[in-house]
Amino acid sequence: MSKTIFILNGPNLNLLGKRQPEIYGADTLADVETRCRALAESLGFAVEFFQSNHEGVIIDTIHRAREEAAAIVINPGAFTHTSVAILDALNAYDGLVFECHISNVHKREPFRHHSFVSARADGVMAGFGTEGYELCVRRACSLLSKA
Ligand code: CA2
Repeated sequence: MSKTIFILNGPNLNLLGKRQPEIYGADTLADVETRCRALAESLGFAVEFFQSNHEGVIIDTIHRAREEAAAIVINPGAFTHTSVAILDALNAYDGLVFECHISNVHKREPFRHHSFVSARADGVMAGFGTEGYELCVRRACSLLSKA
């Protein structure tokens, strides 16, 4: 079985740590990548870390995960609330899926309360800041180590 976890990030998350720190915190996406990689490697797993502002690129990467990844941690950004296409791609993927939101989407505007991705996710994280990514990685490694 693959020992790789894909961590996928959707639109505007390249701005993490550069705008709106009151909502998303001060860490950059590069900081998140460094911490997730270190954690996964300490548990015997590898990480591929991606960000794209383009729905089709995210879908292509989920398709690639079908062959290359045992788990996906995904923060789909605003596509969470709009994208049946990302849900369809995740439904065609057999591994573990964890949905990760930095903010607590349920405490925010009503349009952020519904997620298409949650219908496929094995776990959902929201409101733990960027530490949520590491919690998802830890859970994925834990389940994969037992498999
Ligand atoms: O809380 C999350 O992680 C979100 O997935 C972030 C999305 C938002 O549309 C979701 O409702 C919740 C937005 C990502 C934008 O990220 C930025 C980060 C810093 C500055 C500006 C945007």
